[in-house]
Amino acid sequence: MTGTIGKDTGAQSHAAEFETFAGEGGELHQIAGSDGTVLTTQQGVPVADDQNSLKLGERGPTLLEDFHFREKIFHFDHERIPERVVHARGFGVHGTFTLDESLAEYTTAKVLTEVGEQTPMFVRFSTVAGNKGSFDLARDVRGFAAKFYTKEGNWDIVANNIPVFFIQDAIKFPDVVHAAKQEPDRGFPQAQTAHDNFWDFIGLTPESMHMIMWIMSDRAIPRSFRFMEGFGVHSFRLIDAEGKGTYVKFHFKPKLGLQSVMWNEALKINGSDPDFHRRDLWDAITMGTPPEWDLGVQLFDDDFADQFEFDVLDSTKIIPEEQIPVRRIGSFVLDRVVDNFFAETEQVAFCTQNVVPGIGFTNDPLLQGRNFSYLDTQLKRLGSPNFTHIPINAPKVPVQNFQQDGHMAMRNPKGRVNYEPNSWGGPRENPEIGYRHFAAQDTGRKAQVRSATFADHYSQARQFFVSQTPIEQKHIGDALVFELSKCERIDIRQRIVAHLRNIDETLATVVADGLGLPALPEPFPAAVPTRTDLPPSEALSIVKRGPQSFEGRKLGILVTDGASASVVKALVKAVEALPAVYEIISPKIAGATLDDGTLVEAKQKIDGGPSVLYDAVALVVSDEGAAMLSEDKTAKDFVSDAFGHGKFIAYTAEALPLLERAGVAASDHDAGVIALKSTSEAQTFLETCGQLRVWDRELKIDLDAA
Ligand code: HDD
Repeated sequence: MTGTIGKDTGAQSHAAEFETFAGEGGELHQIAGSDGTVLTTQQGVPVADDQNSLKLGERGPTLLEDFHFREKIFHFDHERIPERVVHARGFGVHGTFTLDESLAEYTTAKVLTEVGEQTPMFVRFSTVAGNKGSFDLARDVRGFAAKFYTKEGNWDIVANNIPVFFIQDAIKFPDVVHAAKQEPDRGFPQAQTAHDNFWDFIGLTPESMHMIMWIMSDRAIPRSFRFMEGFGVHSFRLIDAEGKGTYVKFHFKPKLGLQSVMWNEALKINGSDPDFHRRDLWDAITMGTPPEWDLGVQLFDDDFADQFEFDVLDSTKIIPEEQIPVRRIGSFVLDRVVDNFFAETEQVAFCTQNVVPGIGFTNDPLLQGRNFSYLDTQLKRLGSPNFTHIPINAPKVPVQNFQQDGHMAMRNPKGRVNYEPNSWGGPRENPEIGYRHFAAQDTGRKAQVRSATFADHYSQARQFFVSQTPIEQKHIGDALVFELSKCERIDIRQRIVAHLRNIDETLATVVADGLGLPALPEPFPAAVPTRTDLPPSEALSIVKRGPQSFEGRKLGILVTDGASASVVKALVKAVEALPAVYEIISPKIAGATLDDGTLVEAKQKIDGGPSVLYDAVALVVSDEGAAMLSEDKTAKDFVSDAFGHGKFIAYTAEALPLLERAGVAASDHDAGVIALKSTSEAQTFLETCGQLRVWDRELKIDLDAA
């Protein structure tokens, strides 16, 4: 039963709702206050005074006898559970997966064969290195963990937004994580890899170089969770009714396309809105524009695996989409925010070993290690093997077994029998529908070895780099220089450049130059020479596969008193048609009175709404407004940052002096600085914004600065 306190003020309920559990077989007493209006202790005893503890005399000592006070403080003292050792900062939402195309030819998994079937999901996005309270726009891998509550039990794809990993064998996971997180003596830096320990480990671990290319690229500073791909990374296996296996890699493709921010923007967003990504997703869902992804698969057989240039069991390698296209088989929409962050987002427990009949593992040594680690970590974090009883983790099918007891057991089998086989009845195994492991044929010598087929650490790193547009390549170079400049030891910087020489000589030179190294170090000794014949892959570049639409993006409209109402309205109409969103920014939070006398409310006061929070901006101001803003540092930053970050800028004629004072003189105007001479141009402006950035401007500004 539920009770409610407070007023519901809109789509998202703000009232407190409580669930009342009647004990096993117990009746719920209907007493005064059970409608949720009376505060009780955990024992259900109504509380008379929640403001003052029990004292002996008005100014006397607090008495131990006050059980409500003691219970309240005791419970508070135990609110925290250990944060995740990695991926501590996360944001979870609910959704639904719908299958459009059956994979019945390859698997018995109902979730992948019953076309039209809708499977509830929970997805948790995360950063990896930062603590729970860190900021969203760290340069980092993003977790994209998905739990499918299928008719055959829970299936988890514990994915990232990058398709490769730092290491090939799970035994190195504690090392890479220790090196990336805060250094142990000082407890910093927080949520960043720009420090000696990380780059020391990387320099001594050549297998990480492909991953390094990805995390130094703009993939590691996404604009939003909504504009990210997800990758299951490993080769998994689909298993058909005859037990035949087909290799599979899982992909999530965002329908809104890919987009990232610029590094300088990321630095500023972290200060302006540390919750930028989670707020973005929360807003998109609560405003009724939930994001969607396609679920895709790369399917391949042993013949392909045998002739592929790299080992399909090596998680530091991709299979280029040009070689095995991603087949889209369904899509999922994330359309419901959680009721309670702790109960759902914090307590959700993903485990790579959560698979359903028809889906299996391969010998990828990273995956094998993960299959142990995730179960183990949940015990530590959630405190009991009964973490599967927590609603967010419980499957949406009956759980029928004789596992029993343990801390916080919510669900024990009823009756006399708790073993199997038995003569009393109850659940038995069923070979027809039960999970069957893939019957792999493996033989070998027991040894701690790394297969020679895992030895090429540079060829795909190079392939990634040469697949990028010049501006994306520039960002990789800039990121490497930034990160390595934070390292104190010159040998650590040099060693990374030595690796880069095996990837791309120009990149190595640019980075060495950016660091001011006296000379290029010798190339790091490579186990096998880098292949230079791997063709570029378009799918690896964000810019080459841009969405060409402003849909789902955000326009910031800077207005002042006396600004053109018709232009504001035309912009709003064009934005809503896409659909995209807009925010009004003005000198005062109360808003601005436009030239037709209407008051437009502001979402942000100018210093709370810097342009880094928007994908494009419009300056719709009056002459007086422009004059006032031209003296305002934050307004000038708003404009100069938007320009410097390559954004599309629309302006009414009155805003010209503001642009000028912000350092954007008429002679600097390019195709992305667009005059709104009439209201009809608002529509054209929004269409142009579909290009998302004026990349040429960044190259030009850098050249100007040089
Ligand atoms: Fe991991 C969390 C993704 C390698 C051990 N991992 C975690 C999460 C994601 C990933 C998305 C957050 C889950 C959540 O939101 O609760 N991890 C990956 C990917 C990997 C990877 C894509 C490589 C392909 N992980 C990896 C290895 C190990 C772990 C090799 C250990 C041997 N990962 C963990 C963990 C975490 C975790 C310690 C921390 C919290 C948790 O599991 O639930 O067990």
